[in-house]
Amino acid sequence: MAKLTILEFPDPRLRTVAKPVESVNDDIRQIIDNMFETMYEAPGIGLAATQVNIHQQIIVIDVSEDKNEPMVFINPTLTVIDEATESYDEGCLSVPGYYEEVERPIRVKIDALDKNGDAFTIEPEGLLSVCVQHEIDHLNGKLFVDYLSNMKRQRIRKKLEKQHRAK
Ligand code: QAP
Ligand code: CO
Repeated sequence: MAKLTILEFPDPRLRTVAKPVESVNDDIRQIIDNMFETMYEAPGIGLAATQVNIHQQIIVIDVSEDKNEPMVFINPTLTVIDEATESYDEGCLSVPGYYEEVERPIRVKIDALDKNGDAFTIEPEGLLSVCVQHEIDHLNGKLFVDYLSNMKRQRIRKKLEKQHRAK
């Protein structure tokens, strides 16, 4: 296993749109293992391949208390079931140190492939629903700060840029 480097906002590579995985093989499973190691060490609850500069549609998530319920989503598609939304105080490993309320649909359906390439469907609830939607956004080059006012996003960008220069 290997820990990967997480890209940070406003890195333009975070805007790349990921391509579908063509075949769920051992190379993909290696990437998944490395993504879990990176996410658990951070520590985080979700990581999209885009964030580690791999532009394929792969997401890893573990929202469990004991960090023992790893979930993998390959080539995920999202369907909104109900228009009702709810806001959640979101963060992101690519926007370290910042949390802001983001509004998203509560009820969505996710179709994806697991790490064996088998199709599955879930209707996630609560934090898992928020997290899957946040991670699918990454695969489309979108970040949670895009939902904020220009002023808030600029403030975060300037502070992170300053922090990056100091490194
Ligand atoms: C996405 O985010 C998420 O600022 C996953 O300094 C977050 O794992 C979905 C993290 C909240 C739904 C709700 C953030 C770690 C981790 C930070 C994460 C930080 C250190 C964020
Ligand atoms: Co994120």
